[in-house]
Amino acid sequence: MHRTFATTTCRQQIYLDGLWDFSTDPGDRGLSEGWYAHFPSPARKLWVPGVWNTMPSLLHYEGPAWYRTRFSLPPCEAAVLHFAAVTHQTNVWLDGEPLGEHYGGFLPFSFTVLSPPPGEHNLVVRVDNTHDMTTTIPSAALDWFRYGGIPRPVWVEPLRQSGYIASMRLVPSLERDVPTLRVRAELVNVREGTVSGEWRFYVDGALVRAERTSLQAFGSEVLFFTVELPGAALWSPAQPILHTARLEFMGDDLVERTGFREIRIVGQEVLLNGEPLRIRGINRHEDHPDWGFALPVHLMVKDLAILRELGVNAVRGAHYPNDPRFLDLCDEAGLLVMEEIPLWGFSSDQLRSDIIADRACAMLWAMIERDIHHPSIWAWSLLNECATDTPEGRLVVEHLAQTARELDPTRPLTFASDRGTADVCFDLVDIVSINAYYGWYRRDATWSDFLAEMRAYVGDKPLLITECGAGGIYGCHALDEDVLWSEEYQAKALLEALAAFEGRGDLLGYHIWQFCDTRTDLSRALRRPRSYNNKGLLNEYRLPKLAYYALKKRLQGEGTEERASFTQY
Ligand code: ADA
Repeated sequence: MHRTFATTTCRQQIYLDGLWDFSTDPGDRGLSEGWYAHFPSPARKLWVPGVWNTMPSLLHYEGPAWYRTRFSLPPCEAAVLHFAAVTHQTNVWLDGEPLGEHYGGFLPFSFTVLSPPPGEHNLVVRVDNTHDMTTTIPSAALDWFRYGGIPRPVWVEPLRQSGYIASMRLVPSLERDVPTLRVRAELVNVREGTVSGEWRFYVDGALVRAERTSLQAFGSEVLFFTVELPGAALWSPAQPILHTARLEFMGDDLVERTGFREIRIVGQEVLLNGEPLRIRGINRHEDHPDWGFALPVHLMVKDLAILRELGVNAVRGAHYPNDPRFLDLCDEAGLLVMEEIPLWGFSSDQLRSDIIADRACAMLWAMIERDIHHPSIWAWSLLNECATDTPEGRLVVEHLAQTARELDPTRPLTFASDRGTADVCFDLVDIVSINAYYGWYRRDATWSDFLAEMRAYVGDKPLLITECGAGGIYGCHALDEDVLWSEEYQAKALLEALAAFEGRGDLLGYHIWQFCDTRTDLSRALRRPRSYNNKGLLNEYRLPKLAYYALKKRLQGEGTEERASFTQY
């Protein structure tokens, strides 16, 4: 499944999980040799969803690679082929004919095929995970791994009727304290000849809106409407109450889930449903040595259970749009999420390029479109550690902020800055977020001095730590707690940082870097023992280090109500 709940009650969904034929294409010959029609044989088999770099001999393969599978369609008017994510450039062929392409590794795309013949079909996907310094997001300078593959589900929906629902987007908000849902949906006719029918919109099983409509041959209609739901209970971390919406049209339907809560900023405070928010958070990559980006759902559930044990109330989905199933789980658990696009570490020269600016805006747009209904997402992050101390950085932040505000006026914006008091973009966003590593990379000042300086610089705005932490190699112990890379030192540095944060009282909170150790990019490996970023509170197999126990002890007794809602995990 591509979500944690069924997204339709009547449409057939054929998941293409399984062993696909696979071939790397280091010489990039596949296109000219027509591999989309004549797949090279014999081919290796790889499991989809999955990434290739977790397989023997493919660890560092970067470049084009080809996948092929077959599936059967029943008689139908049209078929929609969905990809939840492919890293990063994708070209798709069905039965040797091009279907289209997509760029951007962590976001969904789909293709509609009209009147496909019933029976077996041949699906070929060319995936290219090449990273460079001028056109790709993320770029080739990274501190996580450049996994290539099809890490999230692929599925086909045969549409047996001529009128169907192409999309449904829900924007929940509180308007004058009344839970309100703005709905945008697209109805499509995939046949010659007009179709007429009634669409009906239900919330939690109750019919709230219905209207008749007619669609011309191959025509479509976009529905925009607002429904007020005065009786709907609010979502909060302590009581994560969700509501289910269903749109029905001519024998087709789509189901989506959402929750109502209000995020408001007053001076230095962020208020959630009127109550001051305190973030006790952690950064989490989607990574595991055996799965790479393609985490199975049971591992997501396990990660959530560990987060509950730890006592945190928030996750920063560093540094890319997370698997929607993890976001569904966070909605259910009441865990707050900050979501970000993978614009990571771009210099002013890189940001000057139009292709980077355009791709970043397109990714932000697609991420918000995909996730706007998730009540757990409380803020959008526009980028991480880019040149926001330069005019180029300012221009990009301006564009990104404008894009995000046009689409979603209900959530605050931020970006993670490592530029301290040289940053020139803080006025463009609602929350000032800072990454800093006092006690690790920086020893020239203390957290307390730095925070005092930052508060003076940003004035009366919410101030959040988006990253802090230290490296500790699992199992590396020292008699003296000041030995770098030991678990003892990591725990000590973390506790010192937390003491400085708690000592201030004016911080929105913190996100510790990071949940677990994560495989890092080859270019950085010489500065990263074991080729891992070792700042995890747990190692890559989710085994806890001393820092995990130190944080757990520190957070004992905090957020008791929030934890109660979390108990299902
Ligand atoms: C940065 C970056 C993280 C990670 C971290 C580190 O702040 O945003 O992705 O690389 O540094 O471990 O150094």
